[in-house]
Amino acid sequence: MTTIGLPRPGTIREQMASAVCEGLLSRPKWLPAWLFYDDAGSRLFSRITELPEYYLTRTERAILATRADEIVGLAADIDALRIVELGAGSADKTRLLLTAAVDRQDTVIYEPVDVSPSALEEAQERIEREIPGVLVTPRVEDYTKGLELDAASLGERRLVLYIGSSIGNFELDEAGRLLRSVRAALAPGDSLLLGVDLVKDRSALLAAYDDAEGVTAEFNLNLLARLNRELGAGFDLGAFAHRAVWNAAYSRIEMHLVSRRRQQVKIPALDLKIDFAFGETIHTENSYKYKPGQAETMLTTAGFSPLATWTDEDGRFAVCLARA
Ligand code: AVJ
Repeated sequence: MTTIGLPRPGTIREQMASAVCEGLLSRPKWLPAWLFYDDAGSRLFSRITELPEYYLTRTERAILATRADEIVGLAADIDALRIVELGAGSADKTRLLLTAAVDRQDTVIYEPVDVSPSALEEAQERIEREIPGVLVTPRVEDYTKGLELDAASLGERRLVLYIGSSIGNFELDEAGRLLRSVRAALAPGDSLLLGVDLVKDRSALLAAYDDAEGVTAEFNLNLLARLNRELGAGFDLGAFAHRAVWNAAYSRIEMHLVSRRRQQVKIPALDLKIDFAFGETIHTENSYKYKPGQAETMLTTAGFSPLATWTDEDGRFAVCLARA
């Protein structure tokens, strides 16, 4: 069983239908985290990144703001750089690296890879307008199914960005496979910049995934709202509660939706009737937290040589640069 993996472009509805059938007929029940990101969910995630409790985004941004020139310098080596980014979003953090690259070499090709054409169009429009010198060549692709890159020109190196703790949604073995597939798409001398969230005290972790304003709860519950909108499901949003759990044995935050009562939910489009016991949960997300040095070990196992790691002074978040 896997709780991640993105739908192939054009078949989101079929992927959703099969994931919902599989997940809600399983014990314990689960739904894949990629289902969070419809338009409403993407907007809610943007709000999460600005919450006082959600330290991840601003901590990583501060690291990149201080280190962008150094990162680009190490990655570019003697050659010109092309920047690839896995997954959309986080454009304000990417902007720091693109600006550093343009300062160094006047023009830079930026290749964002995402399954969502609309997210890519938005990124292209915004970045070409805001950072002259950046040429955006979007790639509609599901990088979780294996990354394909055109050969870079002679005298050109690639820097792949996989930032924002996106890798945290993957089980460790899946994360390892993903890093190996990125390595396979690169040439020796290319590099990867990986952003991972670090293990810290339980209360800080729990607050980041259960904020006072309730935005994360709304983000989690939006998954059920989405099934109502897109599959005509009959989830009563008031009958489910958001729960964040720190699973120390697995070093991950888990998000669940808890049934507040015994109930049956109908999903006519899938011809399903799902029974919930009082207190029964749907597991909706894992967010793995890494120990210091763990990302470097995983990168080494995947065929990279770690070059440098930067963290904030409280050791909350790590950004690792590794060479293929
Ligand atoms: C986008 C996967 C990095 O795990 O912190 C935020 C998603 N879930 N709050 C994370 C998320 C709940 C986020 N990632």
